[in-house]
Amino acid sequence: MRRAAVGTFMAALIAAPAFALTVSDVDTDGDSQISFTEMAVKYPDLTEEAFGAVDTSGDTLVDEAELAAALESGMIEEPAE
Ligand SMILES: [Ca+2]
Repeated sequence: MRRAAVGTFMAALIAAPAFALTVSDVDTDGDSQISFTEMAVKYPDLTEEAFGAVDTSGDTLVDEAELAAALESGMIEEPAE
């Protein structure tokens, strides 16, 4: 019985998030935003132009909403681990 309950819990974990990548995975200085430098750690081929396209507010930082929108539109893909 206990094993079945754990299996259900794991299935819920896998099904829940549309995207696994969140700002906290990329943000290394803890300001809850992603700078170009932080983004380039996960995406070595990232260009300033591509970063600017993700940063739709133009404040040179990518927040959770901008990251989610970029993932949803396919502008960026989740980095391979
Ligand atoms: Ca921004």
